[in-house]
Amino acid sequence: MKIYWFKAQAPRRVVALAKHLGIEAEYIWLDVAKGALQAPHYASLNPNLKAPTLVDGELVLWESSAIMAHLCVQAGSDMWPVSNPSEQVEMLKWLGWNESHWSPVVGNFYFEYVIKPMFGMGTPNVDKLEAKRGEFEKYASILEAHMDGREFVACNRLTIADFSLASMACYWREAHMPLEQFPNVVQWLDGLNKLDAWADPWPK
Ligand SMILES: N[C@@H](CCC(=O)N[C@@H](CS)C(=O)NCC(=O)O)C(=O)O
Repeated sequence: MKIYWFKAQAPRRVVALAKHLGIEAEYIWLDVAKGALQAPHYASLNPNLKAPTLVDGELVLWESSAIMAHLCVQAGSDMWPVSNPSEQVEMLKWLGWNESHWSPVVGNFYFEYVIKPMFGMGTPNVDKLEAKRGEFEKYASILEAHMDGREFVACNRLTIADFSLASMACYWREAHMPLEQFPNVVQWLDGLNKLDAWADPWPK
């Protein structure tokens, strides 16, 4: 099994999960600055020119949620509820909410304070983030209410939904996301950091 990655939030979900599940894989680092995403062989695997991508035998898979589900199936892990339809519905709700609502609002902060410095793209646009604050708070409030009395996002246990929703939000302090007023969200994010594979996800 091959996993193509570089240090960014969507690959983080996948490499952290593979490490957490103890899956043996060949990790292929993409030198993005040198055009690795556009290289013909990689483009033939992932026409989106994004990471991560997984190759497992004949299977070529992109989209981190699908890759994570595949890893769980392979490892026999209930972090994807392979045999429980109502839990699958619950998972799809949160994975969909993440892609449509949560990722875009946390992504504004992640881009300005994590991606821009990483790729030398200039200073954070603080005015833009101030304008996006209301939208951020709207969705953070929804997650805050949901996480009241819960340790994990879905199915009352650690699932791939946690890794998906946390992949940018876990940078909240350095990315200046206004999460102090959302203690349940902070507690959940800080709790995930107790997992070795989440706290230190990158292949050596
Ligand atoms: N929805 C995709 C997102 C993939 C994606 O956007 N990956 C980013 C890194 S987080 C990427 O490869 N960006 C490179 C680029 O846009 O040039 C997934 O979950 O796998």
